[in-house]
Amino acid sequence: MPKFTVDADWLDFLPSPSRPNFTLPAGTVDAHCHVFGPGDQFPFVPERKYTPCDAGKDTLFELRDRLGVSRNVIVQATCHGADNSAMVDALHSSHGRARGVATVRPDVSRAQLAAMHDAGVRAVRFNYVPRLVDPQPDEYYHRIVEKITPLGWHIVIYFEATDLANRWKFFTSLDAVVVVDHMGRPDVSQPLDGEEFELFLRLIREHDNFWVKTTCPERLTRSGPPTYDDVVPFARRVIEEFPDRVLWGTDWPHPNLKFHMPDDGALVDFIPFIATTEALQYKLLVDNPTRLYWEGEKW
Ligand code: 0GY
Repeated sequence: MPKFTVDADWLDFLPSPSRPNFTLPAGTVDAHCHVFGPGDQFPFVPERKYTPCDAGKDTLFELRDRLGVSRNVIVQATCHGADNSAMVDALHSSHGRARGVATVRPDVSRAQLAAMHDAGVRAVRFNYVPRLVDPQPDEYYHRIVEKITPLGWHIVIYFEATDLANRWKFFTSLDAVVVVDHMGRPDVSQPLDGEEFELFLRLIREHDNFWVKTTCPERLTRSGPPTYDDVVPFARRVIEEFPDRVLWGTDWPHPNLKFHMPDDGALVDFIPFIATTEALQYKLLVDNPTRLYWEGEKW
C-alpha cells in the first residue's frame, strides 16, 4: 500500500508529452520545475496543503531529454515543506545538470545550508500564496535572508498579483537578486496596460535586482491551450522590456491545475510566440539562467 493517497481532484502530468516542433538552443535551462517524492521514499510533510501524484527525478530527467532541455532548476515544492531531501537527491543524481531552490526555516543551520550549496542549491523561495502555505511575518524572512546572504544565494518569490501593493515595501527592501515566479500571476483578462500589470512592470523597471519567470501560461490562461493567446502579450511585454532578466521553465509536473494538463511539448512550442527573435530566445533560455545558476560556467 502506498503511504499517501493522491487528492481526489488531482490532475496527473501527461506520461508521454509530444516532442516539440521548436528546437531549443543547446544549453537551454528549464528554470522552474519540481520533483514530488516518490512519497514512499521522500514523504510529503504533514503541514502540506495538497497531496500530489509521485513525480520523481527519473521522470523529470526523461522529460528534460525528450524536450531537448540541457539543464534544470528544481524548485522545492510546498508539499515537501522545508524537507529538501527529494530535491537535493535529484541534484546529486543530475551530474551537475540541475540547480536547486530550497525552502528553509529561520532556524536552518549553517551546516545544512553549506551541504545544500554543495549539492547545487543557489536560492530560497518565499511563498506568499495562502492556498499553498501559512503566512509568516516579514521578520521570519529577514532571519532567513541574513543566513543565505553569505552564500550569495538569491530569493525566489511567489505571490498573487493582488498582493503586490501590500508586499511592495518588503520586497523592495531585499538586498539580493529577487526572481518573481510566473510574472507575478497577472489576471490576463485585464488590459495589458491596466493598473495591476503596470504596478508589476514598475517593480521590475525600478529595481534592477528583480528578475521574472515568464512561466505558466497554462496556469494564467483563460482562453486555454495549446496557444494560450491571452498570455502572449503579457509574456512578450516582459521579455521585450527586460530581455536580460527573464527566465523560462515548464513548471512540470504542474501542481494544482484544475482544468487542463498541458502538453509539455506544446509549452516549448509556445516559446517563439513570446520570445520572437533568436537573440531573445537565447537570452531567455540559455544566457540568463546560466548566468544566474551556473555563474562563470559556459554550457
Ligand atoms: C508552481 C505553482 C504552484 C505550486 C507550488 O510549491 C508548490 O507547491 O509552487 C501552484 O499551486 O500555484 O510554481 O508550481
